[in-house]
Amino acid sequence: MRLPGGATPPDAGLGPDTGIRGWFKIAVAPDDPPADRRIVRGACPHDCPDACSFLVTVEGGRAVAIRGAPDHPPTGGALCTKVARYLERTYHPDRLRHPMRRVGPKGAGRFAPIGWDEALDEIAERFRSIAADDPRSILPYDYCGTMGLVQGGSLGRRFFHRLGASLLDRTICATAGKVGVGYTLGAALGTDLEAVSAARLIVIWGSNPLVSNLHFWSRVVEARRAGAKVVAIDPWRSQTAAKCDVHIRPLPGTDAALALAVMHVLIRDHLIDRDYVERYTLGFDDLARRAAEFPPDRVAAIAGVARAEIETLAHDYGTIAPAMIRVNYGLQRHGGGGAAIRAITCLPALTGAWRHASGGLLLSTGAAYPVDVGALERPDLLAKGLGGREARSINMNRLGDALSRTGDPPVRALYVYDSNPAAVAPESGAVRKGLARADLYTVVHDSFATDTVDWADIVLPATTQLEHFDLLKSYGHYCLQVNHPAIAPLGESRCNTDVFRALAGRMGFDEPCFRDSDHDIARDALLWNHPRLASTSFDTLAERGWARLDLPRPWAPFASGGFPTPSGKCEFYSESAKRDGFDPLPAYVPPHESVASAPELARRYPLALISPPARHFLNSSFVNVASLRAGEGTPRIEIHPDDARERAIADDADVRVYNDRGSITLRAAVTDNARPGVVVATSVWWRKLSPDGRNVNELTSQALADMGGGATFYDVLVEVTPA
Ligand SMILES: Nc1nc2c(c(=O)[nH]1)N[C@H]1C(S)=C(S)[C@@H](COP(=O)(O)OP(=O)(O)OC[C@H]3O[C@@H](n4cnc5c(=O)[nH]c(N)nc54)[C@H](O)[C@@H]3O)O[C@H]1N2
Ligand SMILES: Nc1nc2c(c(=O)[nH]1)N[C@H]1C(S)=C(S)[C@@H](COP(=O)(O)OP(=O)(O)OC[C@H]3O[C@@H](n4cnc5c(=O)[nH]c(N)nc54)[C@H](O)[C@@H]3O)O[C@H]1N2
Ligand SMILES: [Mo]
Repeated sequence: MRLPGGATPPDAGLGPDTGIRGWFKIAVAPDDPPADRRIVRGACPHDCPDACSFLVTVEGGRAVAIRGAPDHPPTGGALCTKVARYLERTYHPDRLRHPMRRVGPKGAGRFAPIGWDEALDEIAERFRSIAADDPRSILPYDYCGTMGLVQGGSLGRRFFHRLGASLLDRTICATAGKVGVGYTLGAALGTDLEAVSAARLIVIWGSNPLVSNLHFWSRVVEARRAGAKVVAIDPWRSQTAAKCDVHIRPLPGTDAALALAVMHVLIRDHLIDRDYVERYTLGFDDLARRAAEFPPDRVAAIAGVARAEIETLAHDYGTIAPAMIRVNYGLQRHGGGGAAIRAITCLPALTGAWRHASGGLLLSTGAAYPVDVGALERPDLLAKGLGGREARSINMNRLGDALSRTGDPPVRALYVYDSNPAAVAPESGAVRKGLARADLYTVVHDSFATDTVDWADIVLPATTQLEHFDLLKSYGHYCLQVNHPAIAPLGESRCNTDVFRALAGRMGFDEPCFRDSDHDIARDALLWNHPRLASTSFDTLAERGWARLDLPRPWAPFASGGFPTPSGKCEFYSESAKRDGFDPLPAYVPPHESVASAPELARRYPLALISPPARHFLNSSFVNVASLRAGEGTPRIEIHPDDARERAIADDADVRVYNDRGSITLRAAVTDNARPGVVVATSVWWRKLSPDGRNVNELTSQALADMGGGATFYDVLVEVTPA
């Protein structure tokens, strides 16, 4: 295939024989553009539902501008604050440019440059010698630094499978909700972003889209302009909640009870869609009995809200159509997070809100894409690597415990890429203790010297999205995208796939899949015969840059049932949940740590701490971009005036925030944006860019959610005192 444009693109880590020119010249304004200007189509790789399409202007091999693609419907020409500054990140003076070897003590971050050959030889030798004893002593640690199908979960998975390494359970973000939504709906499918602006009621439940899902928020604004009512359910007055018509502020981790009370009122007041319930749901009578146990009075006490708020919410939800619920991950980072998502996802089937394309519910659209996970990750290679041993999985939320040397076999080598666990993993104290082990061999592949890099034995420099090829899906809309490299890799940086190709060669892995180019991987990543790809081919996708899945426009996924559950119905009663040891009906599972569920702990640590995403950061990415860090100011903790007064805490004073796991110093912001009993510290700061060299994960816990082994970042009790 040949795109309009001509000359040869830079060799940007595409692997051998790519044969594709992913860039083109466009007709530009008549102000005599430089002859070598070209526009390259890319896609944002960050862990965000929006998965934006962007256009990079390149002059003389240097990226000089980036903007949102106007032709990609979800992006609509607009980028978020962070990715609008992607060039600052790409050309940051602190970019890692060479492989390095540790020269100081662990954790000091002192390194000397070495060549790629030396670095790769050493890693392969160490891996070989550890694997000779037991390959499960090697642990990969990666998450969503890039969401790309090629750079994210392809060659790295193949490599560690073939090696027989420990499997990583990637549970840090979405698994509790994924399991919960799975029991009810069957899979993560939901309201079409392109239909949201025609909703009449939008309930934003445990989500702050103005910060973390901007292109959803712009649809909410359109809907509101057209008269929609917008409700936020969030303990915190987030930037989003502050702009909604109604803000209900439950105590953290009590959302399942709230959802059950809404069901109670809907059923009591005959606000349900009988026809939809009869045709397309399973277990209504059982559900009605369960909901009867959650009258608004009882739930008002559990959730710390007014009874009238629950009644009004239920009446709005039962009488306004189309009604859509945007439920997100904020409310699942709790002991009962899976149960909360399961309960909330029952609501649109009760009222028949799924009948409307602009109604229903959106958690994630991730299951819509026909991805060939087997081809990408090659789990079949594991048996070969294990050589008769039993596979071992390690939950990534328990990294601290996993590195404690108590495992059988203990973890002796850690290979980190696409993640910054020293900053983002819970209970940093335990993680740090593990990383400090003299007998742990740690490799970190990143574009920057993150908190995790400081603990590495070998550091490898990574490309950014402007420097490599990828294929992307989304968890907030229904478009596929291709990212073409705009510029050559900076310094000696290499993309993930290149590094794993090279390591596989040195390990003597001779399976042909380790010689796949990035385009080969992308071609194999999707099931091209699937009806949702009927009008798309790899070549047309690569040329145009994006393609919507073949779905009606807009799409109402469950307008006439068709739930991908065992029964084909929305399962209020779930036999699968029962088989997995859960309540077959939606239930309220209280937080691990709360005044009600852990009264003794709460006497010492009476405040619930939540640490949701900061506007200018993407998890811990972008924290080192000065202009974005300036946007956040200094790490703060928001505390209600009553809670502050009781503790003699003044606005803008430094405070100590602590529990049995650790202690950090933050700047107090005394504000009723925090509700009484709940403190809020937006995240995730780099430890070493925080005034006291620590961040909020010093306080969070390795305890897991009820479902999917999920994280419990927002299920934390603390005390706050003047510093
Ligand atoms: N700017 C920015 N965008 C991001 C990210 C980022 O770090 N920065 N992170 C990305 C990632 S990885 C993810 S997973 C998504 C997350 O996306 P969301 O899940 O939408 O996360 P938030 O935007 O933090 O919204 C969570 C909201 O839930 C609230 N919350 C906390 N606990 C509870 C509770 O128990 N009940 C209720 N009802 N609300 C609660 C918080 O106060 C917060 O306002 O965002 C992605 N987008
Ligand atoms: N307290 C608290 N902690 C949290 C959360 C919270 O809300 N509160 N949120 C949690 C959530 S939802 C998530 S998803 C996790 C996220 O945790 P992570 O997935 O670790 O996300 P990031 O912190 O953004 O770190 C990603 C790293 O990958 C690197 N990277 C990017 N692209 C590439 C690439 O192509 N190759 C390589 N080798 N590296 C690359 C980036 O430079 C960055 O350092 O954090 C969790 N931690
Ligand atoms: Mo996440």
